Amino acid sequence: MRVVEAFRAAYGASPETVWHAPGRVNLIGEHTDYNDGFVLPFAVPWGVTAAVTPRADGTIRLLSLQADGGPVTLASRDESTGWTRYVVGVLAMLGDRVSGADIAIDGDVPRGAGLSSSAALEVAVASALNDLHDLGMTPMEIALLGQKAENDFVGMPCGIMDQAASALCEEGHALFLDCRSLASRNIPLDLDSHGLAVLIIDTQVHHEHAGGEYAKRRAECESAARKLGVPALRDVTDLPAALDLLKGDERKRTMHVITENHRVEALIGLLRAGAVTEIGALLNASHLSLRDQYEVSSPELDLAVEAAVKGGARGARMTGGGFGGSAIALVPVDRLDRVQESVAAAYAERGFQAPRFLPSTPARGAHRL
Ligand code: GAF
Repeated sequence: MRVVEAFRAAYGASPETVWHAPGRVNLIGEHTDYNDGFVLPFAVPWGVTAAVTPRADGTIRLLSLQADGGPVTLASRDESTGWTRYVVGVLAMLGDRVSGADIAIDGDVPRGAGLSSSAALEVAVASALNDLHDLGMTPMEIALLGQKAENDFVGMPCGIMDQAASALCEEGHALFLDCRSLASRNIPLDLDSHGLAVLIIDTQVHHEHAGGEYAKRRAECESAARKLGVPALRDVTDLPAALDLLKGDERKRTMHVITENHRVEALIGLLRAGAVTEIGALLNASHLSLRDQYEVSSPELDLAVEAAVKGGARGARMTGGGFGGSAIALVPVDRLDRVQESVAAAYAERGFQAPRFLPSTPARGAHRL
């Protein structure tokens, strides 16, 4: 394995453990996780592999096969910058339970595609340290630790979806997660036998203001919940009555969150009934809601969705935080070429940078190699 060779070359010995954790796409349930709602992501076949050996002297040595130069040596947890913050954040959240570590990282999550390479990195490193130090953390506790590293150390106020998907998903399944109780269930996502595939369309565009807008959406939802006198938007039971009490953006955000939770439940109902082909309409509705009510789409994402459906997709939506990144399309396998041609042609016509197409099947969550 490449990462083991790099580890040996850098640190002069073999790693004591090697863990892999995947990125994710979200089938449905967008911007619902931090509203205590429902999500349904699945792990993608790309991820982060971490080779790790513990150290007792507090020193952290970090090497990434995707970063230039040799290993970075950090004498303390205060020195991290860039990608190293996700790793050091995990160590920081583990506190006294760990000292230092020698770490080598190899990742193949397509960059900037919004497929949660940062969650994969956090979960791979946390899983390896959990294993090495016999910490006895469950996959959900590992996910929560990764989220805390991102919230409190990196400063991104994300919900729990990405880390939970990376830690808990099973091959061939999507992960239904109740983000309040943290109860989760892997639901079979049998696309093959229905002649379907999920095509990821990476717009290759990432808007700079995404982080600020994410925090703003979260604050709007929290403010709306306060005005409605509920702990979180998930608790709204009478939507028309709630909408009567709200104005402007908070009204729109509430509309999205509540209807999106219902779409997750409806989609699970269809999967249970074996009606996989029928989920497309819910994907389309989710996209319109994210575009018009939550206002987190982009011209590139809207065009990807529109052109995919025109080309024969059963449904499509933006996935992840938005403002760029990727869309997903549910495509009959025999129309995969047509859908890609349709999107590529529409992008060329609008003068957009060519998108990248990534056919994907639900992969396995974090595991030791
Ligand atoms: C990002 C966040 F990290 C997730 O927690 C989630 O809120 C998602 O955006 C939107 O559904 O990926």
